[in-house]
Amino acid sequence: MVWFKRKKNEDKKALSEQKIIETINRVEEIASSAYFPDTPDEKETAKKTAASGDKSSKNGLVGRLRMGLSKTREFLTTDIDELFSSHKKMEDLLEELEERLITSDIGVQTATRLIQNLSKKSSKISDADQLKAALKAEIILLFNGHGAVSEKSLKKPHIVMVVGVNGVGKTTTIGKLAAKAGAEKKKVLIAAADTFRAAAVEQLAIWAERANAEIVKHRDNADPAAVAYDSIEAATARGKDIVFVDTAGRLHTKVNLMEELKKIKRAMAKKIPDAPHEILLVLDATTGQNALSQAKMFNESLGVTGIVLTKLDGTAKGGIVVSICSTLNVPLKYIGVGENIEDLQEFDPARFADALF
Ligand SMILES: Nc1nc2c(ncn2[C@@H]2O[C@H](COP(=O)(O)OP(=O)(O)OP(=O)(O)O)[C@@H](O)[C@H]2O)c(=O)[nH]1
Ligand SMILES: [Mg+2]
Repeated sequence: MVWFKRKKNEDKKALSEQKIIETINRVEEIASSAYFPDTPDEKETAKKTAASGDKSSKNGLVGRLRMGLSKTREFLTTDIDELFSSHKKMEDLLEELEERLITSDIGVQTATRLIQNLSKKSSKISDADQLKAALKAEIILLFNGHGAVSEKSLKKPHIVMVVGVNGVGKTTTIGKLAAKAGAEKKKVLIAAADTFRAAAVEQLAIWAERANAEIVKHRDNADPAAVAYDSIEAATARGKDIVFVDTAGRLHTKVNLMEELKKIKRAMAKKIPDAPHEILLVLDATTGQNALSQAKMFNESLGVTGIVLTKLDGTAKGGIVVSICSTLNVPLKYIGVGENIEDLQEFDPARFADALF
C-alpha cells in the first residue's frame, strides 16, 4: 500500500511557515533566474538555438535539456495541473501524485520520501504552482551535495577511468568530455582500453580526432591493462593534463568484467599511485531502475567517484536520476542529452528540477 494511506490517520506536523516560505522563495528565485525561457517567444528562440546547435547560447543548452526531458516533463506537468483540478482533497491528490511519481521512475522509496515531505507542507499548498514549487524544492534537497563538483586542484596528468555496461554511451561520453577539456585548453589523451570489441578502437579514434585529442591504442584483443599503463606513461612523458580511459562493457563470456576492470585500475596505480583519480560510471537513463542496480554493482566493485547519465533526451524515465542520487552517495556529474559532441552538460540539480516541471 502506498505510504499516504498508512499515514492518513497519523498526526500531520506542518513545517514552520517561515521554512516553507524560504523554500518556495528559493525555488521561485531559481525559476526566475533566466536559466529557462518562459514566454512563447523565448521558448521559440530556445527551440531554434537548440536545433541550430548553437553552443554559445545558454538557451541552446537549456533548450536541449528541456527538449531532452520533454517526455518526463510533459508527463509530470500535465499531471500536476490536471491533478489539482480533479482532486478536491489534498490527501487524495498526494496519493495520486505518489503513484504517478513511481510510474515516472523516480522509484518507490524516493517517491515515498518526496510525498512524505510534501504532506508536511500540504496545508500551505493551495494551487498547482505552489505544489510544483514545493516538489521542485524537495527534489533539489534530495540532490543536496550530490551535484557536479568542479575539479579545482587537478593533478597532472589527471586520470579518468570510464566504466559501464555495453552500449550505455562510454565511448561517446569520452568524446564529449575530451572535446570539453580541449575547449578549456587542456592537453588531452585518450586510452583505448576496450580491446575486446572489434571496431571499438576505430570508433574511439574518430571521437579523438573530432575532439582534437591524442590516442594510445594497441592491437585488437591486446591486454587492456597494458594499454592503460602505457597511456599513463605517454601522458606523463608528453605533459598531458588529462587522460580518459575507455573500457569494455562486455567481455568474452569466460572473462569477468569486474575483475578485468580492477586489473586495469591496478595497472594504472603502478604508474601513478593515486590513479585513476576519477572513476566515472556511465548509465543509460532509458534502462530505468536497471541503471540503479548497475550503479550499485560497479560502486561495490570499483568505488565509483561520479556518474554520467546518458540518453536523457530519449526517455520518459528521467526520474531515475533522483533515485540514483538519493540512494547512492555518489554525485551525478554529467548528463548526456544527445549524440552530438556538445550534448553533454554538467549536472545542476536546480536546473534539472526546473526543467522537469
Ligand atoms: N540519444 C542519445 N544517444 C546516445 C547518448 N550517448 C550515447 N548515445 C548513443 O548510444 C550508442 C552507444 O554509445 P557508445 O558510446 O558506443 O556506448 P559504449 O558504452 O561505449 O558501448 P560499448 O563500447 O559497446 O560498451 C551510440 O549509438 C551513441 O550515439 C545520449 O546522450 N543520447
Ligand atoms: Mg565503447
